[in-house]
Amino acid sequence: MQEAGFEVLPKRWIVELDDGPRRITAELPHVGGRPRVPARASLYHHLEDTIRFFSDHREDGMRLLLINPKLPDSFWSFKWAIYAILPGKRAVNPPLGLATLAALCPKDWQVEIVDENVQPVPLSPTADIIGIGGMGVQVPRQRELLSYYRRRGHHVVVGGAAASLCPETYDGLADTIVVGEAEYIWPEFCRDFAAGKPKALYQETGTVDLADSPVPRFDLLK
Ligand code: B12
Repeated sequence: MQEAGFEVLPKRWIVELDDGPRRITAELPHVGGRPRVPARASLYHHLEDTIRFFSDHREDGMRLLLINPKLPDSFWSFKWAIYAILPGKRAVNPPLGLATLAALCPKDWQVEIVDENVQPVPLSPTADIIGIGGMGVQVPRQRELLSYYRRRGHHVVVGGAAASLCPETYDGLADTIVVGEAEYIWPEFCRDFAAGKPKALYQETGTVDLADSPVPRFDLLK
C-alpha cells in the first residue's frame, strides 16, 4: 500500500530492503504507532543507517526524555529545609525550565521528565531525543550525562542557564545546543527533528513575550 511516499506495512514489523547485492532484513525499532517504511529506504546502505533513518522519520510522536542533572549539596539544595520543615518532600526546586519545554512539544510527543535530585536516571532509555538542562553548578554531572547518552546513540540536546551562557563549551558533547529562552526556538527544533533535519544550534536573539510561555507540564513532575 502506498501513501504519500511511504509504504504502510501490515501487522509485521520486519522489513526487507533490496540494496543491490545486499539484502537487508531489519526489525523496525519502534513499537507503538503505525509501522511506516519510507519508500526511499533502499537508498540506505547499512543496517545501522537504516535503523537510524527509521528512528529519525517516525511519523507518530517522538519520544523525548528531559533530565535535570543532580545538584551538588549546598545551602541552596535546601536539604536542611526539607528535613526540618518539609518532611516527606524530596526537593524544593522543581525543574521549571524542563516542564516548560515539555509544554512546548507537539501534542503527540511522548515526554518524560527525570529529575536526578529525586530519582535515578535511566541507563537504557528508549527515547529518540534526550534533553539535558542545568545551571553552572550542575555542569560536571550534565557533561557526564551528555557523553553517556550520546555514546549510546541518542540525539542529545542541551539547553538552560549554563548552555545559554557558554554554548561553545558543549561543542562535540551535544548534537544540538539551544541558547536562550526556548518558547520560539524549541518548536522550530521539534519540526526540524521530525523532518530529519535537526540543526546543531538554535539561538534566541530577541525576547520572549511571557504571554507566549505555556503553563509548565507540572503533571510530568514526580
Ligand atoms: C529560581 C532560581 C533559583 C532558585 C531555584 C532554582 C531551581 N528551580 O532549581 C534557587 C533560589 C534555589 C536558586 C539557587 C541558585 N541559583 Co538560581 N536562579 C533562579 C532564577 C531566578 C529562575 C530560574 C527559573 O526557574 N526560571 C524559569 C524557567 C522556566 O526558565 P529557565 O530555567 O531559564 O528555562 C528556559 C530556558 O532556559 C530553556 N531551558 C531550560 N532548560 C532547558 C533544557 C533544554 C534541554 C532545553 C533545550 C532548553 C531549556 O527553556 C525554558 C523556557 O524558555 C534564575 C534567573 C532567571 N531569571 O532565569 C536563577 C539562575 C538560574 N540561578 C543561578 C545561580 C548561579 C544559582 C546558584 C548557583 C546561586 C549560588 N551562588 O548559590 C544557586 C544554585 C542552586 C543549587 N541548588 O545549587 C544562575 C545560573 C547561572 C548559570 N549560567 O548557570 C541564574 C541564571 C541567575 C543568574 N543570572 O546568575 N536559583
